Amino acid sequence: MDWWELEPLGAPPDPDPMGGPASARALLRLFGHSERDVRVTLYRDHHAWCPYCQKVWLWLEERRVPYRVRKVTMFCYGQKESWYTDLVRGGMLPALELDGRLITESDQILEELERAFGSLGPGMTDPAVLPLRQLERQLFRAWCQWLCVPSRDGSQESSGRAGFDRFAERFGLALVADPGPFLLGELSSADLIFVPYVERMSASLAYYKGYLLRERHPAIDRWFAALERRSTYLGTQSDFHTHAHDLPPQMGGCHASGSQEQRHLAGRIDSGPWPILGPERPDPETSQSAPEDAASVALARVVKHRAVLLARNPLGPDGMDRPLRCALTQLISGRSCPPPAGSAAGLRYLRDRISVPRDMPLHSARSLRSALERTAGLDPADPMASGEPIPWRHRRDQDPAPFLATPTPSPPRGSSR
Ligand SMILES: N[C@@H](CCC(=O)N[C@@H](CS)C(=O)NCC(=O)O)C(=O)O
Repeated sequence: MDWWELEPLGAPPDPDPMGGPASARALLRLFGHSERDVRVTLYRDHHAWCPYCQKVWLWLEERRVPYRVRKVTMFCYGQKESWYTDLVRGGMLPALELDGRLITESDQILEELERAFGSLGPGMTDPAVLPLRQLERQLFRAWCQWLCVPSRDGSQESSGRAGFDRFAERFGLALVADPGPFLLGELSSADLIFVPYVERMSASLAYYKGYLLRERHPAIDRWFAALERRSTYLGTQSDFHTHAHDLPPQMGGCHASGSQEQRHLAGRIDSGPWPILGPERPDPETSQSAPEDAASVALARVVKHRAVLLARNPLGPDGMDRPLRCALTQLISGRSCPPPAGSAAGLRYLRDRISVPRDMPLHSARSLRSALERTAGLDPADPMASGEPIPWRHRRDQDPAPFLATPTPSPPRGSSR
């Protein structure tokens, strides 16, 4: 299909970006208030990846406090904006302006937000919340110890796993201590404190250790499933592929166990087919089935940014235009469309650089990755060719800068570009 045929099949833009479901692309959230009522500016990363930003972002969404967003580039993706380092020395994220006053440190930010707008359930300094905050840090340290410290022999690998399992078990017990899937009855700040890293644990341990957090800990699975019924969380939720490849530069490396199960799961996370455990077992990435518009949302996102996507692809705009249209034809119509010989590497390059939730939601990314992978497999010359490897010391291949320029204009009808 040509671009002019594809474009109208993309999902229409969100009719209510200021009050509808949370989105990584929204820059102003009003929740029915007027713009004059906005007292808060959240500084967070372009990539929608920073875990400490996710915590504050989720709190604002759950508490429905009107806010603006200003996005900043994290060091590993590109050049940090100088206006931001002028504002925050060192350039760390998140930061938040409340009535013109700048606050850094995510926990401090939440405490100040609670003072200004009221807490979300028991507050950050509530005696029931303080030990849970401590438990979150213990779980975090056990995870780092297992994932990021290289194991010279098998015993270190199994002690890392046992150490992590012990604290995951404690988190599971805390979850069942009160009725309902959340920590202290209704969803509260205590849950939001756990969300960012437990999401990253679930993804990274599947990829690097072959360990399925949700399958092993039913209370954690119930907690995730309850979060996944909230549009707030769904707007901020990433996926296994994104986390598996964004964590190494942030964590200083992630170490694979090398077990058969680990290699199998890593292969499925990278190349599909998805869901990674097949249709018979519960999906360890999400309890939500694909929405009807998953493919058309993905299509709309690619059409919007096609000029930059083509320019940044190793095949270049001329080499990648037709293969990309083939993959999008597969995505939106289900029809196989063999690409020109030699395009598999370019298609897989793009497959590996879809970032969730920055670019699109989890199921849209899955549909697009599947279409790219299936089309690459039809390359008549080399159907197994892989894309350029994903760097693990930095992710400057994901630099947001080129995407921040003006959007691609509509192609004239009949043109194939
Ligand atoms: N203790 C801080 C930690 C913040 C932090 O580590 N932020 C990271 C991102 S997750 C950062 O800004 N790193 C600089 C960069 O990557 O540009 C908090 O809770 O806010």
